[in-house]
Amino acid sequence: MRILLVQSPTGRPEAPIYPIGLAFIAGQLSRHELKGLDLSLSNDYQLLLRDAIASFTPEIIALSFRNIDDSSYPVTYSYLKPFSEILDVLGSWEGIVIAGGTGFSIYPEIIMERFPRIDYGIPGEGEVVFPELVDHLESGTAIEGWSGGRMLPWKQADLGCISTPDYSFIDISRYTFPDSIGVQSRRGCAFSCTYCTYSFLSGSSFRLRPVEKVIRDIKELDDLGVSRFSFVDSVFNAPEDYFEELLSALEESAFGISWSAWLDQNVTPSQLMRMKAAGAVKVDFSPDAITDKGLKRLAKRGKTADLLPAVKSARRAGLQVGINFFNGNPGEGFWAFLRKICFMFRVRFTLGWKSTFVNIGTIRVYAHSPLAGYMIRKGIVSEDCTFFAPVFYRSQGPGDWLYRLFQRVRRLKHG
Ligand code: B12
Ligand code: SF4
Repeated sequence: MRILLVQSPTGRPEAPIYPIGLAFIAGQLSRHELKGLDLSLSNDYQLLLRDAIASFTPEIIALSFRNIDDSSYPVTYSYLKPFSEILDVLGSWEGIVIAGGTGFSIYPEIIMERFPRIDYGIPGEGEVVFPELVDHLESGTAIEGWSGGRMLPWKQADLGCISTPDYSFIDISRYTFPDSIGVQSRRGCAFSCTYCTYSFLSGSSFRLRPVEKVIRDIKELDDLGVSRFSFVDSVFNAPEDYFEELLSALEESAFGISWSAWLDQNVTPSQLMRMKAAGAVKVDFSPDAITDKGLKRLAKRGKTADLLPAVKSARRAGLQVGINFFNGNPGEGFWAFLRKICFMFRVRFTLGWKSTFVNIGTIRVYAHSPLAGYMIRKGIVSEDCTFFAPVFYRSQGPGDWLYRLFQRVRRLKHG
């Protein structure tokens, strides 16, 4: 069948993110005629979609909806309007529209109800169910666990069996920002931080891809002329034995591609040195809280005292470092916010202003996260709150005022 794989638009200029979810799906559909289209790269996305339909004449459009909103507080941008605008374009088209992606998967029922033009919705990973649905549409084959209707069942992929992503389904040369192109070595997360949706989306254990397949992906990127990618994994250094195995394979391959990854602070100086030698240029830590009480209330691993040594070791290894906090965490208020600001200036002054970045966000609470359940139980939001419209777990009073001021200055500086 002729399938147009479409990444939904952002509706505003943003650093481009290569649609790796669609690349994984494209990898499973090699016997079909495929075309990729990333509408987030253009302001004129409605026209671009019309043109692609006219020239490619697809029978199916697979629509990947990645984000509901940008999860920023106090000013939140919603991606729903550009998404609805492309569904308007599809209103007059007669083919089949199938939707999926992370933005879709957290709220599949709401989105299906709001957008009747979507013929079928596939929540969760697409590698198994999407090809099953295409076979069904082509030849009427039955789909296990589905008895009809617009919503398909949620099925996890066996990462040892599925094909590698097809990075060439779309022109990759347009993704030139440092973290634009992703490589995935694992899915899911065995930790259970209270605000996080990762275990809901992809499982509460680390599901590992065979190392040789990950290396094959990087080889493909190398062949395509890519100079930098980012591991999109939840925690790159966990589980530790897999981390070490992957590091050894990266060291042996000596590709010459630079990369970045998200790490837990539980990483040793020698592991950081090995990462650097294997091509890493940047690591990100996500301690989120700055007090032990805050860490505990977010169910984060480790202690506050682990952070600075890890950051210093990473800088000593020659890596750029990003550190991500949230403001107004459970158990943290005004003083914790000031500590985060002090930490930011301290590390940036002492470890390198241009190589040490600190981001302070606010928790955008998503449905299915433990924090969403907590907020309902505590009466902070009503029992029927869906968390589809953005809800933030945030500080009140001076902590909130100071944070708003901080964000306003940031916006003026960075636009
Ligand atoms: C890595 C990552 C980033 C990296 C991306 C780097 C890169 N080069 O890719 C960075 C840090 C840049 C980033 C930025 C942002 N991110 Co982010 N990110 C992730 C993360 C951890 C992994 C995404 C990923 O690459 N997965 C690997 C691929 C293979 O999986 P996938 O995309 O989910 O695709 C699968 C399925 O969704 C499905 N699928 C996908 N498309 C389609 C289409 C069809 C038709 C079908 C049937 C199925 C299907 O099948 C695919 C294969 O199994 C997710 C969390 C998570 N666990 O998913 C958050 C996540 C996607 N990000 C999120 C957010 C909010 C953002 C930002 C808006 C944050 C911000 N304030 O800037 C930006 C948006 C950037 C943008 N323009 O899209 C949210 C989205 C929440 C929501 N429901 O709306 C998530 C879910 C995290 C969370 N908070 O819960 N992100
Ligand atoms: S925040 Fe990170 S470590 Fe915690 S559960 Fe989510 S992915 Fe895992």
